[in-house]
Amino acid sequence: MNIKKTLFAVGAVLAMTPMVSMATEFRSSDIHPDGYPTVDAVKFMSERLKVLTNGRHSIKVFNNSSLGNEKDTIEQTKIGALAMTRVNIAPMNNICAETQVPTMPFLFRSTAHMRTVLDGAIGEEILASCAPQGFIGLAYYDSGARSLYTAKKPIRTLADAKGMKIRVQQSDLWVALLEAMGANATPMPYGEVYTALKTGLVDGAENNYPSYESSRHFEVAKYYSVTEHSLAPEMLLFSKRTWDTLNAEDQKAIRQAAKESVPYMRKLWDEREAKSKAIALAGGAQFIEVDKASFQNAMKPVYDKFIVDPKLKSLVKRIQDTK
Ligand code: GTR
Repeated sequence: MNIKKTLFAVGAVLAMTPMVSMATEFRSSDIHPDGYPTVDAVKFMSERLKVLTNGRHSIKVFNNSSLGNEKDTIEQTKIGALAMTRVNIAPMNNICAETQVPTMPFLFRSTAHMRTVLDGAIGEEILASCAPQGFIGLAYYDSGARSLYTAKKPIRTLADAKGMKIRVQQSDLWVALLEAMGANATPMPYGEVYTALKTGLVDGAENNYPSYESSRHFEVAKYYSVTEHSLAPEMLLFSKRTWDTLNAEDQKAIRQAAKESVPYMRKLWDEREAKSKAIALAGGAQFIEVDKASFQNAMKPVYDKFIVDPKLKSLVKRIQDTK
């Protein structure tokens, strides 16, 4: 057989072979420990993905910040070094403007309102808006309500927050939010907060009950003031770089597995909130009722500064109008 004929035969065989993608174990990161609802929900997603792709694809979760803090893993996801990351929406605020909207203080009226908005067209629009920055937004997970907590003195009124050094997430919006409360906002990665509270580098921080408990922050900051100032959700982000190498069928399976993990996560979340409150209380935490309206009324400068673009204004209005 001459060379031409050989090449032709090989080409014909290749053309007849159906495209099979290789089995992949996608790597996903989380800063939380094993057993935290976000970690377990991504493991659930992996099981669903295996079923949907006949075992071809799965996800391995690297938790406990083992691949770095959220800012690092977002960067790794952008360049495709990491396929997926589960982060809070806050570190995306400076990257993708629309993510500022669900972060806004006192925007959602309740958990039910937040879930309705994020499950609908508005939620999808915000997820899709991160694509030009290199991220495929797959889903939101619950993160409950965030409240202030302090080590030495309790915050009972807005005036008590004045001058307090409070750790915030690495987002300009979060800095402004705490400044509007009169506090001295200190951005810092989550993993450094326990020591910062213990050594007095900061006077306090703010988070939901499960994080307050699982990070053991309640041991070093026992005054938990129930401000519930933000219901900012978690996000599940897939690397667009990796995404673009996958076929449509696999992309569909990943989206579906992510969506299916949301109700599972919410169930875990609701259970964990109750459990975390009980653990923190038993560990000496005090839950302090505050005059929420005074905190809410102080938030106008945050809206004036960050909700300027007509697109963001309209998103806020549509969320407020959602029943
Ligand atoms: C938690 C959230 C994390 C991270 C952390 C923080 O509630 O689940 O993704 O954002 O707060 O405050 O850094």
